[in-house]
Amino acid sequence: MDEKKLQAELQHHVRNTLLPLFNRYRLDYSDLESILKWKPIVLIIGNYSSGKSTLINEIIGRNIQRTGQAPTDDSFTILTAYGSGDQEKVVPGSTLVNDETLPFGRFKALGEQFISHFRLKKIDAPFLENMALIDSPGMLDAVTEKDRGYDYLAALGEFAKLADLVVLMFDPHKAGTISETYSAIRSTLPDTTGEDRIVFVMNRIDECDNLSDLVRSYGTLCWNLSQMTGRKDIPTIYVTYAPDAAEPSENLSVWLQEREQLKKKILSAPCFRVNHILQDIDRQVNELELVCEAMCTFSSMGRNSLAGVAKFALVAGVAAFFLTGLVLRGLVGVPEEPLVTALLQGTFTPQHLLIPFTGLAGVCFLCWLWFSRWSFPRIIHKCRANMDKLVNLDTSYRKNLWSKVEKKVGMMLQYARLSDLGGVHARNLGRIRKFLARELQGYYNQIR
Ligand SMILES: Nc1nc2c(ncn2[C@@H]2O[C@H](COP(=O)(O)OP(=O)(O)OP(=O)(O)O)[C@@H](O)[C@H]2O)c(=O)[nH]1
Ligand SMILES: [Mg+2]
Repeated sequence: MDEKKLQAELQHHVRNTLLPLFNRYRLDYSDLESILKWKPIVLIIGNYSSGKSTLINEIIGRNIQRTGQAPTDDSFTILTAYGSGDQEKVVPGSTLVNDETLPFGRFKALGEQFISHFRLKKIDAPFLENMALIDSPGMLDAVTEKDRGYDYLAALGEFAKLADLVVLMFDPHKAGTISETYSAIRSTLPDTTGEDRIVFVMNRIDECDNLSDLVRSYGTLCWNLSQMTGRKDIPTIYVTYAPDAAEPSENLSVWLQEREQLKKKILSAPCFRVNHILQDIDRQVNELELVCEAMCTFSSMGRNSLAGVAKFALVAGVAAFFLTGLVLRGLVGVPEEPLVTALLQGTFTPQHLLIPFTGLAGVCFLCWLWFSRWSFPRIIHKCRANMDKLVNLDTSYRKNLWSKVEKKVGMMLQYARLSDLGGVHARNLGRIRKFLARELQGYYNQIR
């Protein structure tokens, strides 16, 4: 299977079939567009001085990134290979966020300060032709947005949304105790990426004095991780060190294997690219399905109510048609000969229909007024008061997605119009379900 071709096909399909529906239901699809635009990405984050840049240099085989004991990097740096006819160069953030072919347009919203701490290095590394590594500023303690000049965690979240793998590095000196790490694990990463895309690494273990020191650091990291994730199951943690930065030692060689496994994992990120795109499309289209399903329920409630009013209008209309003339004659003395009398006496002429039709039109108008001014707003109110009843929340997956789109549905209901009672939502729901059941499944089958 040609993954690039499949990605292009998906991009075309999403643009033509899904984007009009995302627009119709006012759902943000820019994440989906971004992820479809570029190459596979590995994001490397973690404590300052945990060895992020050293690991990147080791993978590339050259000292591309600066390393040092104090917080060294203050920028997000994307490293990728230059294309044919190009050369090694650094592209500034201002160019990156304005390049339509790159997925960084959304980063503009992070502000000038962020843009000046963002760049792309095009380097001579053929294995980076089909992927990019992102080196990041180290996580710090007790920093605020003011200290950095931009919202670091928001930037991290935007990169994590694009990444196929997020490598989160710790070291024994600060085994999960940094406040920015806490916030990233507690909220930023769960909101922006899948658990299966995060890899935990405890680096610099050569600096542990002995085995008991290492066990203590590892235990502390596990404990802190479970506090941060709120979970008792501990994810796999790669325990490694950089061989070039450490003093050579016989006891350590066993951990080099894990270093190799980690590098292999990083280099295999492109293999999961299409799968990740499909997962993201799957999730977003399921959100879209929920919004559309809610609007469908609302529109069918509205139609039921309209049918009730219409039935009443029919009965009242027939009564008004025959009786308006009689009532008026009883009250004000006109018309001289109501329709019913004319029919009984056989003196009917078309003129006798004028008052009956006026009565019928009056009833229809009053019923319409009743529905549009009273019943319809009441249905909206009822739906907004019982939002969970609008959709089928039979699985925790659906409940989770619903919590993300519920507010949006509330807004759509607030601005609902009588035209929403037509069949448009049912037709859209049919299209969305067909995409999920047939087309998306077809793509999944292709990568199996
Ligand atoms: N002993 C030892 N030193 C290491 C290891 N990995 C990195 N270092 C050293 O630790 C220091 C920090 O490494 P960097 O790669 O700059 O760390 P970083 O995570 O990029 O740091 P920031 O960019 O400041 O966030 C450097 O002096 C490295 O040589 C390791 O596994 N063992
Ligand atoms: Mg660094």
